[in-house]
Amino acid sequence: MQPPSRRDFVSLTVTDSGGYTNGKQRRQSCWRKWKQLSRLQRSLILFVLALLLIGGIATYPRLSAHSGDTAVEGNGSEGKQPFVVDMKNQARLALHEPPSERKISRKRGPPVLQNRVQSKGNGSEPQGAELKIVQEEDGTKKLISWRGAVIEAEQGTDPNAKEKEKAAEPEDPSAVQQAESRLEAVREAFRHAWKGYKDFAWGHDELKPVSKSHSEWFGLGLTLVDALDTMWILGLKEEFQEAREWVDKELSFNKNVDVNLFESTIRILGGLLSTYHLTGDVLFLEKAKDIGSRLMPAFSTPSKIPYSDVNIGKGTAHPPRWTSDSTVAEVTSIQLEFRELGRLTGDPKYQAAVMEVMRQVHKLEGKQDGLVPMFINTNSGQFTHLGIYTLGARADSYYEYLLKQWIQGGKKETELLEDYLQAVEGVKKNLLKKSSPLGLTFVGELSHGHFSPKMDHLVCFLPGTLALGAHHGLDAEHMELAKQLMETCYQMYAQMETGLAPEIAHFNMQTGSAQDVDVKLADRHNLLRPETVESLFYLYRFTKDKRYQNWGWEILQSFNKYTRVETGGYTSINNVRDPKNPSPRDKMESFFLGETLKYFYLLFSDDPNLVSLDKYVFNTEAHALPIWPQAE
Ligand code: DMJ
Repeated sequence: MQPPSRRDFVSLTVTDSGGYTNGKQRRQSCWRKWKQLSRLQRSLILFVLALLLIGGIATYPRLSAHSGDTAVEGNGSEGKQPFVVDMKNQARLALHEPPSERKISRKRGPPVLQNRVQSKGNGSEPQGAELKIVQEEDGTKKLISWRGAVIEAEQGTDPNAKEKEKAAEPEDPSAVQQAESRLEAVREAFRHAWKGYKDFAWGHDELKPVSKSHSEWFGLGLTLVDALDTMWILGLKEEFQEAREWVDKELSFNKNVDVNLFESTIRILGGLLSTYHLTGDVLFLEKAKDIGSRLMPAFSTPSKIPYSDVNIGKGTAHPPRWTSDSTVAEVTSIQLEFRELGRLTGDPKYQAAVMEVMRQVHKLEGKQDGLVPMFINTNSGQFTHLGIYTLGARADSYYEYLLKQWIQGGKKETELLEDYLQAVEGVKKNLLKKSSPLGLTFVGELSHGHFSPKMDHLVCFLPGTLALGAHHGLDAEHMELAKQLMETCYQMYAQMETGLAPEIAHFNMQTGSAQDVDVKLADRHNLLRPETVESLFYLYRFTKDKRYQNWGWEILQSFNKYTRVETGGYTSINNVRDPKNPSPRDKMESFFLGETLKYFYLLFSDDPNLVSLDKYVFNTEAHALPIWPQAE
């Protein structure tokens, strides 16, 4: 912007000063007029003013009560008033009580059996969304989508009210059409993946799409359970219904199998809790209680830091054969799920077990500026293998869960927030560098004081987490860093010949490098991981910058081009640098349906109420858990 010219400056000064002088003169002449009045006239005026003042004070409470009533029927965006509504809704969600959706959904049953009404809505629902109005016991009304997402704002202090209004404005028809066709492309991709799973792996853990067979990890129908809430969110009613049948009739946890505590918590317990919350179907809550209680033996260790493995049939737990260590990310990324299970069941043992882990990790020595090592010993409770700090494998979701537990618990647990903020500073101080030639900001690793420009694809959860923190009131700088890292994660895809990111990237830091991202031979695989799409979703939700959707669209097309298997399913590949022979690995990980496709869908949706980030927090496997009401 140009500085103001001399003339602009003068004219501005004259106006301003003129205004001031006029005001002063007006005040002086009023005073003169007042002095000219008789004593009787002055007393009369003062009497009338006093009457007006008393009348005003007397009517004020009625006026405020009226605005509260209005808020009950409002859309949740009228200033502070929705808080009145909010507290009522929150009371229904009080600790140890089933959430309000549950009461509703018992009547609702599975989606195909629901009654549906058309929305009288605010225009922000996706086309064809089916909505129902539910009357609560206390007389308040709520609008619930077919998928169970609560449309009316439950949480009155919604910082995004303005953005929501913006999103509800009528859009350019071609943009609406584009959004709908992208959403349909995700539904189509899901159906294709599901077809492979159904035809060749039904009820098993993972599809092997190339050999048209399956693989078993825990023998618990992992892909099916992980995908339940994705089907619900995508509106795939038939697929959801057949999967529900399987959960009802076939899924049993009374099995002599060893399962990994972390993986089964985030995928199975998290998946069941999320599906319960979105659908309100108690079948999923009952299953969640069953698996949750069967996982508890993992915490019976000398230090109370859990073992990595549990036999859910025998009720025994153990560390891996070669060590008594557990992975730090694994023991600190089961909290959201067990805390929620504790809230729903009213049994304090679940929260106590996982919060004890957080309490210990909080005060442990061996961190560097809030960054944690990768291992912790289940006997001593101490960190082991000190000196290596990464935001990638074995540490990643520790950071994610610090923030998300703080959000889940209503932003009251300050130790969690402090540890998170300290860690972000630790990242900035120790792990952030710029690449060449584009000057991308990336997160490297520290090994005994030596910096390595190595970044796992897993680290791409970080832009989304930083953005989520900023959305929930943390430093706006976190959002700036999120945007920079988002660009980097996108470039990890864009700079590869297939348009798909490798498992691990090395960033060039020397000037004159041909491109920023280098990939070692052993790191060229792509496992259909979700982290970049996940972060794109958060960035788009909060900024509405279409660039993030477009990047996601490019990535979806690359998945379709290089990983889609004709007979059904998608496969991980060995070589993202060879478009002629990406070399299929013959495995579709459960997180492709649980996370990657779900985040694609949420990214392309312009409906901020489709799993509102002011009401839910996603666990590290993209399963939505409610943010607890403030009363708790
Ligand atoms: C998922 O199981 C979870 O996202 C986990 O936090 C990391 N690994 C996979 C996806 O990459």
